[in-house]
Amino acid sequence: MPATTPLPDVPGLPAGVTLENGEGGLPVLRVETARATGEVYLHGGQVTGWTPAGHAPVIWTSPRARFEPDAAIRGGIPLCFPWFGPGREPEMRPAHGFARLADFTLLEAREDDGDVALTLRLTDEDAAGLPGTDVWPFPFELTCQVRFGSTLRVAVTTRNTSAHVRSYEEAQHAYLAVQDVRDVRITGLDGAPYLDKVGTPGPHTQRGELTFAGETDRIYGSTSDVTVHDPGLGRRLTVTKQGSASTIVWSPWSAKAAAMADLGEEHWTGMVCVEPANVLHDGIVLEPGASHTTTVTYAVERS
Ligand code: TA6
Repeated sequence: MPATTPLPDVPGLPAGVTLENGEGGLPVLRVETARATGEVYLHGGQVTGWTPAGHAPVIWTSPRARFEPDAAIRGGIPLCFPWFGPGREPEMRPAHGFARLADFTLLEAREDDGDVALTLRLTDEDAAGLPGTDVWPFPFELTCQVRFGSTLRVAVTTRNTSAHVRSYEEAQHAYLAVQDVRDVRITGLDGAPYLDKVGTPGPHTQRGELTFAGETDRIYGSTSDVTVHDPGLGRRLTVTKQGSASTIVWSPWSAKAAAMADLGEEHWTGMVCVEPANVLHDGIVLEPGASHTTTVTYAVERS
């Protein structure tokens, strides 16, 4: 996409918010206030950065990410919808659904008590023609509210605008920045059942805190908040959620990262994914006209 892509018309932007041509010329909203800096690409409605004042960046985006209309941006908080991973039925492609490949519309940008609140929307009409819309061809409206401040809050509301009951999966596939994932401990999942996508089939139950000694890809049945303890950066990242019954934890480790052109072997130690979600048997079922909201708050404190 050329660097001079015409920017979409957007509502008035408050002080501290700009709409620019970002990487690859893709339109990006950039936020800079006394409390934090942040950015959201309209492509995928994807947060790709959040750095609260006084801290190192919390949301990680790959230095090798592809910023192209037909690619998912590696990093940030990809919005997986209307399915997760390979989905729950055969032939559901692309992985993680089509929302992260779609161009969202900015409905509103406002300053609110020192924070910046952005509202983005995606509908089935916006996504028409994207790969995967033939697999899940139903009317929907996705509204993503992003609030940048000393915390980051991302609320995704899905509304069934069709005349029939619909079921879908969703996830906020958040890439969190850490000094070295090999030194990280994750608490909050003790006792939770999980599906291990790289180990033995299970069923498994988490015993105590989660640490990392190799590729890790687990789908937990858990409504609990999670804390990422990062001794390297001397901080704790907390992921607090409402409306989510699943949490996925992923570290690709070296071999898988080396095989991913947009991640690379030299970067995998600096990130870990903690993904509030509703997947598998915790997928959401909506009556016509009904909606569901999953709200996640990301916070950081020194430890
Ligand atoms: O959330 C973990 C996961 O499902 C992994 O299995 C891995 O595929 C990762 O997502 C990244 O998926 P992506 O399609 O973004 O390469």
